[in-house]
Amino acid sequence: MSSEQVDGKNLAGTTSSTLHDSPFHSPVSIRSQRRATRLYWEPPNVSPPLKNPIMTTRILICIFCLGSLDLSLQAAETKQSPNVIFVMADDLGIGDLEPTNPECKIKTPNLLKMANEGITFLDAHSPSAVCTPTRYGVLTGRYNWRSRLARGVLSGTSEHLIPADRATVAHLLRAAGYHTQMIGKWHLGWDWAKVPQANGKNNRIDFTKPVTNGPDINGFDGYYGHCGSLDMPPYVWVDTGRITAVPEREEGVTSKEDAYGWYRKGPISPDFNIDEVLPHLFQKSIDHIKSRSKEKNPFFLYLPLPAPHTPIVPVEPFKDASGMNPYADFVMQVDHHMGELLETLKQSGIDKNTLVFFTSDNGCSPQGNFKVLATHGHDPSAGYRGHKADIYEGGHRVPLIVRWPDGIRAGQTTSALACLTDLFATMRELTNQPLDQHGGEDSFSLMPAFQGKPTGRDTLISHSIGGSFSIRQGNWKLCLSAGSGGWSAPREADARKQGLPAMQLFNLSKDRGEQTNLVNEEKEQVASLLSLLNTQVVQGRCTPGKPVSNDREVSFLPKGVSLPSTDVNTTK
Ligand SMILES: [Ca+2]
Repeated sequence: MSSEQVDGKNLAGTTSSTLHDSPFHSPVSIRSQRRATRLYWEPPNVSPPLKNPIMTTRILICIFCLGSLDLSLQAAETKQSPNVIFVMADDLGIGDLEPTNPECKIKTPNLLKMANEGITFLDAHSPSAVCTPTRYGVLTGRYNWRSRLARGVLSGTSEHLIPADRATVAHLLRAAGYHTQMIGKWHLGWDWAKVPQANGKNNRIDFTKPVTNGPDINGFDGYYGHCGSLDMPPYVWVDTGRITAVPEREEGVTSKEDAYGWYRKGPISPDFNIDEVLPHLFQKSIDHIKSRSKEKNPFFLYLPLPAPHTPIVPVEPFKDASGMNPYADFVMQVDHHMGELLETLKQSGIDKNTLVFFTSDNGCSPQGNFKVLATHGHDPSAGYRGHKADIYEGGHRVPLIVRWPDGIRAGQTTSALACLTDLFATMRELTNQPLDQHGGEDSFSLMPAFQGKPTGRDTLISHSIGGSFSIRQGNWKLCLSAGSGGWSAPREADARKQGLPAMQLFNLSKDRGEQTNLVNEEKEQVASLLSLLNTQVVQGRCTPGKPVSNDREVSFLPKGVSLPSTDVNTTK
């Protein structure tokens, strides 16, 4: 069975032991008692007194009028700045929603309605096929593989990944006068206090002390959530650095006990109930929206959901509601909560001028059980190859629905190529912030796409859990891997054993299922894409601008593959 892994050796303070304490091997676990119910004028510069009183009066009137104009414009601008809510599901496939899959067998009426009232992207991609790197990309507008994380994901005890001096969407919106809040699954690491041990190590977490270097160093005024995926301990709520309750026991469920609802054994706080986490986070978000709707300044809510990732724990009345399996039930529950959130906007009188995004951090995980779902005619990858973790489309082509009644015409679909890193530039354009602001190296504004116009993005670099790359331009996609680069067959080692070519070239317009490798037939296309990838890696950005550094040496060539001769000396 597939399981997320950590690149432990590259991450100071990160131990891979947490993740290798998989429930599959845990000798003891405690089945939780699951309950069915839960839970920005500078005033105009004052001129020195003028000698001519009439002129003085006229000038003062002018200044007053201009000042008033400034104020009224300011008021209008303030009014026109929409609230922004970015909801990101965890491991939800592009095939799991009716708006992005006509053959979808899971009922998602609320997200269908949201799509009908907004715009649906059909060629949108998470920058990575797994959790942590995608989150890095969403917040920074920079491809994740430029960071120190070369592959894999963080654990629940990993130290913070995004340095405080790295610009994020939250910094950008805060500079534009927004209140910024994160509620949900962070999975970008934060720094737990550690208990000094006799051997000089600091391995054990001191839950009595505050958390440092959380989302608050990355531009968020406040945050509430848990550190890793919901199957990674510790199971502890942190409210802007403050741990809400100290864990007094450990809890976990093995996959043998529950193939869908398992989670790794570890410390859990008395106020933390695994089954209640999803409804609890939505309730927290709804309360936050109601509260912020009374304030003058707009708000940004970043809401990364822990679902429908494991533990797959739908509650009543969603248990068995799909007639398929708990995964489909859990997707229905996510849809239901999104309906509640959107209804809250209406009740709070901010529905028309709130820009809501709904997307997923990567494709559906095999934990959703593709085999069972297929017996019901449902494909979470909607006919695309592979799933979560893979370099194939199923790993990173994700649903992206955007709704903003005051700013986006209802009922649109678009085939514009989009990457979740594009949130940064979209927010920069939305708030009229200058292009020279640092950050967002791999971010193109989606604002033109909202109006049916082309964006600046015509290329896409994707990344798998194993660190494999692909580059897309138009319909051509070059995978720098012999296999999936992830979990689906053939995995890299198997692909090499089978003697498969070191790279795969697909024409997505004729072959959306990535079945026919044209790497030997289209050598010029391969050379062109390799050269393009090399340029975008070496420049430290794919957007126009001065070259910048990556945080580490980035290698992307599979063994035995070399760059076209004109590019040989350009890599570092
Ligand atoms: Ca995920």
